[in-house]
This record gives sequence, C-alpha cells and structure tokens, in this order.
Amino acid sequence: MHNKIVILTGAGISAESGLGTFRDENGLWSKYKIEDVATPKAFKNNPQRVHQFYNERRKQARESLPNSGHHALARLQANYADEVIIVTQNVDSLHEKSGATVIHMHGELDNALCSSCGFRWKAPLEMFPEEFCPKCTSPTGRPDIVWFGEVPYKMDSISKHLLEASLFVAIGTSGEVYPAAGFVQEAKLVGAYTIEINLEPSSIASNFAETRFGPATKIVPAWVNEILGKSPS
Ligand code: BV8
Repeated sequence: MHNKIVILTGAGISAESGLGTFRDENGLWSKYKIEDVATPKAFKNNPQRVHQFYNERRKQARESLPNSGHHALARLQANYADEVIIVTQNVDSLHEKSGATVIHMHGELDNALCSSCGFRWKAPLEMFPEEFCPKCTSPTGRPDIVWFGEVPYKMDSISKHLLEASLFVAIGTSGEVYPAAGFVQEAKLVGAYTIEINLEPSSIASNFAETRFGPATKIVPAWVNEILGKSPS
C-alpha cells in the first residue's frame, strides 16, 4: 500500500508572491486573449506579441520569491515518510526556489526550446522572433511552454503517480484546464482521499472529498503541519 501524496498546484499558490493568476478578476486572461498569446497559431502569426507576453512574465517571475505555501510544500517533501510528488501547472520556478522538486506539466518560463531539434537551453531574459538554437543553429527558438492544443509534458509519469496516490491535493487551481483538472478523478478511481485547497471553490470543488478555503500562505502551512504531526507554529 502506498502512502504517496500527489499535489497539483496552479497559479493560486504563486499569487501571494505577486505573480498574476489567469482567471481571477485582474487575471492575465482579462488582459490578453488566450488565442493571441498561448496557442501555436498565435506564435506562428505573431511571434513578437507572444514573446512579449512571456518576456514580461519571465522578468516578473525571475524577481519573485517563494511564499510560505511553497516553503511548506518543500518542508513536506523533505520530511514526509513516503513520496511527495508535486505536479505544477505553473511555469514560474518558485517551487524550485523553495527547495522542492517539481514536475512542470505546462513547461517553464526559464527554458527555451528549439522547435526544429528539440534542444532546451536556459532562456535569455528576453526572447525575440527567430531566436537561434545554440545546438542546430536554426532560427526556431520558442518559449518552452505548453500552449493550448499542445500535449502537456510528463503525462505518463504523472498518470503513474496518480495510480499510486493515497492522497491527492489540488492547491490554487480553478480546475478549468484539462487534463490537469481531471487528475482528481483519476486519483479517486484508485481510492485516494482528495482535498482542494483554494481561495474559493473551484469549478470542480464538488469532486473533492474535502475542501479548505483561504489564502495558500495560511492554509497550506497549516495542512502540512497537520500531515507532519506538528503543532501549529
Ligand atoms: C491538451 C501556458 C491534449 C503557460 C497553459 C473542452 C473540454 C475539455 C478540454 C478542452 C476543451 N477544449 C479544449 C480543451 C483542451 C484545453 C483546455 O483544457 N482548454 C480549457 C480552456 C477548456 N487543454 C489543452 O489544450 C491542453 N492540452 O488537452 O492536449 C491531451 C490531453 C491529455 C493528454 C494528452 C494530450 C494544454 C493545456 C495547457 C495550456 N497552457 N498555460 C502559461 O502561459 O502559463 S494553461 C494555463 O491555465 C496556465 O498554465 C495555468 O497553469 C492553467 C490553469 O490555470 P490555474 O493555474 O488554475 O489558474 P487560474 O487563474 O485559472 O486559477 C487560479 C486559482 O487560484 C483560482 O481558483 C483562485 O481562486 C485561486 N487563488 C487565487 N489566489 C489564491 C488562490 N488560491 C489560494 N491562495 C491564493 N492567494
């Protein structure tokens, strides 16, 4: 019997680090249209606009710091007796900055990808159209981001972890984007207990056995203390 914990995080865990969410009131999708900045067609039609969108977010993300929600998850991963797998939809590196290891299913702002040879390298702070690949020298560099209509990364290993989960916790995600929004169902199928931690009920809150509402910087450390059997600090 596994005691594996699988955690899925979304933009809500980075909100209190100053990074915008997508679907909140002043979220990114209230300023940009998905089809203009987060699809392969958008990049083909107007690479400059798409690079600009990610350049702004890359700069903001590079200056941001992890919050107590990120630190609590890193503490759980370091101290829990069994495996703690963190899958994130986020493209910032705040989980890594807090010392956690994480699976980036939607890619990473800090990486650039060559769409000709598949080579990845550390993205410069700003990328421009016809970015040259350091390996094959083609002018086909792009943000290493999974856009809508593209296949998320590491789906096989994520599915394997979900099959072995005894506890699945979604933190700071609206449950609007698939396949991530379907992970709770996969976990339930193998009998995992499921918890949603969010500022307010997501569109899939009813799929969870338990929900805890409030800011991640408050709720996540309290939940981690409970799991680690620590009295609230
Ligand atoms: C795929 C790019 C095939 C990087 C992103 C119809 C039905 C079902 C599916 C589809 C459909 N039509 C199209 C699809 C597929 C589509 C999809 O789901 N579309 C949606 C819009 C309907 N999905 C895809 O195209 C995916 N690919 O399906 O391929 C496939 C499938 C399975 C297996 C193999 C192949 C690709 C999806 C990835 C797209 N790229 N991002 C970037 O620019 O960042 S997704 C984008 O949304 C972000 O990456 C983000 O991570 C993601 C999810 O958003 P959230 O993280 O949840 O953020 P959001 O703002 O929505 O919510 C924030 C939450 O935090 C809120 O609930 C809020 O209350 C809470 N919060 C706020 N503050 C706090 C807080 N919580 C706690 N504390 C706080 N302080």
